[in-house]
Amino acid sequence: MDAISDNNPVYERIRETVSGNDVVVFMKGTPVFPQCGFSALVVQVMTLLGVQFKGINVLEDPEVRDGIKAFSDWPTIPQLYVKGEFVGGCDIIKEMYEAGEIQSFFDSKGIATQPQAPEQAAGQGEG
Ligand SMILES: N[C@@H](CCC(=O)N[C@@H](CS)C(=O)NCC(=O)O)C(=O)O
Repeated sequence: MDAISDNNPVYERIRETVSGNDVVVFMKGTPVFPQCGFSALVVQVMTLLGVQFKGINVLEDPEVRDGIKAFSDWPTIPQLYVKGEFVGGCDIIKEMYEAGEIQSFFDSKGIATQPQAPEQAAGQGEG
């Protein structure tokens, strides 16, 4: 980030958001109604882990949609921030989840998780 873009007003808003919330997902749509499959997947992982997060709908704010890409130096949405640090997009979160690493990642950051039981996660109980 160069000195000029560092002064971009949207960066200040982004900084406030990621420093004021432990877990933030910049996404398309809302956590309840994601409007893109990539964003939906990240929401799904957070939900499976029971991680509380703030969703920022970039579709409502073109400045944030563009600004977050430059701020993170990452070309796409969704973007996960934990404790003010960029973690990754959909593919990275999916890989961490599939590798069984994401729970220990949140533990290491001091973020509370409440993982669902596999049958809840799959949406199919025995009864
Ligand atoms: N491979 C990406 C998938 C996400 C992606 O390709 N996002 C696209 C389509 S939703 C995007 O943000 N395009 C730029 C834009 O829509 O502003 C990841 O791991 O997150």
